[in-house]
Amino acid sequence: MGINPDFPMWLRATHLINFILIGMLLRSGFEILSSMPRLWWSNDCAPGKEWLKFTKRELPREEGVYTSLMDEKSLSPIISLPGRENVGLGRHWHGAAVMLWVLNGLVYVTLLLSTGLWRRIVPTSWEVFGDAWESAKIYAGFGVPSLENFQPYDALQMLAYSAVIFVFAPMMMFTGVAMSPAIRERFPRYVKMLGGHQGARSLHFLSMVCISVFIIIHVTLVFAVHREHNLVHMVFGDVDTARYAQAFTAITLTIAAVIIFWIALSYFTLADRARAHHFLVPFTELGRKFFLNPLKAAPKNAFTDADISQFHWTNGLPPTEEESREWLAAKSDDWESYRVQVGDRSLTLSDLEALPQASYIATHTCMQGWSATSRWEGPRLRDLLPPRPEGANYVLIESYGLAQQMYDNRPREPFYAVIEASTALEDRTILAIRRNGHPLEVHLGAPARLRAESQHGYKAVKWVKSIQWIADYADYGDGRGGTREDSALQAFNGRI
Ligand SMILES: Nc1nc2c(c(=O)[nH]1)N[C@H]1C(S)=C(S)[C@@H](COP(=O)(O)O)O[C@H]1N2
Ligand SMILES: [Mo]
Repeated sequence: MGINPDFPMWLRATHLINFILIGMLLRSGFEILSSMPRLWWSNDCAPGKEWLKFTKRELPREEGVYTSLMDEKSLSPIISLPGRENVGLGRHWHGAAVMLWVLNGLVYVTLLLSTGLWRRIVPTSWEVFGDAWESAKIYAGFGVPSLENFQPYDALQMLAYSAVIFVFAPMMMFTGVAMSPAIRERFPRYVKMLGGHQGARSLHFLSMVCISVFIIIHVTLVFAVHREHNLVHMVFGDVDTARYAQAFTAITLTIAAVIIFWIALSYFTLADRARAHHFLVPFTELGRKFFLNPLKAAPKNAFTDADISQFHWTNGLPPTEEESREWLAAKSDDWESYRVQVGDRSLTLSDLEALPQASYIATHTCMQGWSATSRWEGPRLRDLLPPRPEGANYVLIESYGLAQQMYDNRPREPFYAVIEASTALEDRTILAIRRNGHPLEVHLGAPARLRAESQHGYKAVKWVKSIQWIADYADYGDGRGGTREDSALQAFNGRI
């Protein structure tokens, strides 16, 4: 008995790969969501304005008393990838899995179209709706449509499969990319159309719910309706129900193996997070190279005063007595004694005020999922920094405040970030001293904080103590180029 050509190997293989990858996407997606377990439609992420939350915690309404890191929820590694508040690694897994998922999807759709097999899942006549309604009525009465209707899919399946392949999956992709600050900078109108960063985030979540509901119904029906046929199709590609027992065993074992694989990935990641970072980041860099770099077109500044957020989240609280007496003393004398060391010069706040000031509106995006738009003002780093010494490839920015938490719970180091020389010299890389027309607020980094608008939020060091050229960042901290890289396993490349 030959293989039924209607369930070719490529179809079964892409289906299995899709199953594995969707599981990885869901699990790493849960990890990302758990780092900020709230969803908003409005762009300022104000506490109390969320439309859905997965935490019982009530947020204080005032700014600066509560950090987004404190809002993280720890998920079990059984449920999420990798679990236990590791948003950085969750993001890398999500990025790696999505690249493979899109690739697998492209192979699947290309073969579907080129072999003509699309005809059996894409409805080509309006009758499909009437027929689907008939099937639906049978299911509603807990009946089973007769086998003749499945050739190989019935009308209801055609509608559902077409919807999942050509509507829900693209919705995941379109709402997913809209959350990327890189896309927002280049296609601001597209992201605004989806309701901004938070709209895209909420729609991505809702699309995920749609796909999950589909998966639950799909898997239930595969096992409940003409199981013998379905399982033999999936495993052997033919319709010889005599091999049902074999197919059933193969499928149950495969599902068990995939579940074990998913959970093993979490434990493998948690067992050595630095290793996981080392292995995953180069992989996601490939995605940047092929997908983002060709889009390098100069970011458009699409924000106006109307976009300025009412509420701005805080990540990292101001230095305490044990963190920096120096900074506290400067705070109590109205920054009179504040000093920032830039190269070998020690500058006061008045020195910073005397330099030419840049002023622009930009959106801050924290990896945890919140965003806020503000007007930032202050001197450019390129006007502050001494000429770049030979061999200096990076700029190191250090804070008076300590890291909120070290990844291996060792004593907390001063919060630091490293940016590339080219980033440091950009137009919108400034030492911000004013926000929305007022002196910078204490909880947002007073009296001076870094703003590097071409970078993700974790580079924006608050309460800046020093800025200096360095040759390489390998000698600082854990050598990953910043506190968030070291302790939250974010990628050094924070370019948006
Ligand atoms: N000193 C210091 N700077 C910091 C942090 C911190 O914890 N300490 N957190 C970073 C992260 S992850 C983000 S998202 C932004 C948050 O800035 P905000 O508190 O002004 O919103 O600050 C960055 N700079
Ligand atoms: Mo962040």
